[in-house]
Amino acid sequence: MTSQPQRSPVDKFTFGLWTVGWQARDPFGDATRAPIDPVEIVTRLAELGAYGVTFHDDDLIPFGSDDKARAGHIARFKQALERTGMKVPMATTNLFTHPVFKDGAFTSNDREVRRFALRKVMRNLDLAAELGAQTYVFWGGREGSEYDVAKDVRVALDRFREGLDTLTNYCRERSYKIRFALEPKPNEPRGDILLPTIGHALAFIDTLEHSEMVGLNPEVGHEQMAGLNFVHGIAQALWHGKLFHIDLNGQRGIKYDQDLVFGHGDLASAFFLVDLLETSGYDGPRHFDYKPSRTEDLAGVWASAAANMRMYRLLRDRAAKFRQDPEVQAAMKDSKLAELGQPTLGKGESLADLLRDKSAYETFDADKVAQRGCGFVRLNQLAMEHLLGAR
Ligand code: GLT
Ligand code: MN
Ligand code: MN
Repeated sequence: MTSQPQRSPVDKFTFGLWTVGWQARDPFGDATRAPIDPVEIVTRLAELGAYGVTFHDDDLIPFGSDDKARAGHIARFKQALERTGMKVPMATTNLFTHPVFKDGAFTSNDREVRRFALRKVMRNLDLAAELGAQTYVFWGGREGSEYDVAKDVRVALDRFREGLDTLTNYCRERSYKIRFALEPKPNEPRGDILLPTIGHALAFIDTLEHSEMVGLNPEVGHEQMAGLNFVHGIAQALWHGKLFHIDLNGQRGIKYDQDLVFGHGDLASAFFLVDLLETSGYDGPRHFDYKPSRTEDLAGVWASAAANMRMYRLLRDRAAKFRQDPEVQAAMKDSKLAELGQPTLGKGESLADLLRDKSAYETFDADKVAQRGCGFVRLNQLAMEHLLGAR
């Protein structure tokens, strides 16, 4: 690692307490690392140049803590934030670890569990608001089923909507300046999770009472687990004005959720993702939701945290050089990228005008136009050469 730790708040690099704090327990093996105190996490990430941290209620305040213990955990955390200048732009709720959530939280068949889940979120929303978080994430990892017979999905979506409507109203009543961000995932830990992709979630958001308060927190690996193009997904989320937050990490194809370092999965996709984020006007946090691999010791944990930020900066640098390269600009022109920005109908052109335009149909020579090459491979090669540092 050659990165020079540099505190650069403009980068807005953030990490969940649960990321570097992961003890590397998996379904087949025990923890390989000791727990890390949240205060230590805040301190080390600040030293590495991060902008802030994010947390689940239970990351900070162990489940079942009494009020006194809770206050103590919060006070220590706040002191660490003040001492380091680290921010908390996002918070979320753990609605998946405790066995009570085995059939979901907002969509558990058991009504008592659903009511408990709402109260658990409300309690942590109060803390999120107090710490100045602007985004509250909902990852519904347990909302789903293993068996189609076990849950009526249409009714479960009614309950999901009821839960989110209740919580947006809670924020409005308390005047919290918080927006919600739903995080899709196709499966794991449930066999099938509700709202499995960006597209499903976007359609669902439209049905909410305060849909303007609800957007997305897409994660690189989660879309790639479904075989989907993450760059396309983010572009569409931006197009809908719904990219409220983002979870950056790495994934190698359709398999279990790997949560690798950003760029350690599909590197070409990461390059185009950074290019998109940096040119789109997205100004939210660049949040790394990764897990230091189970093979790593404590030194490896901090090295991997730094690697995420280094990868982002390197890709940002390469993407900017790619955009500035005159040969790339010429290749883009040849490939008619700008022409796509031109409306298909002329200004003020009516349907009748289009029907009257013989060049659009009657005299249009489809065979001749079909002979035009698009030049996309050349353009992609230029991108790959920039990514490799060959230009
Ligand atoms: C969990 C999950 C992540 C979510 C987190 C938010 S927790 O680790 O794998 O993708 O972003 O609840
Ligand atoms: Mn993940
Ligand atoms: Mn995530």
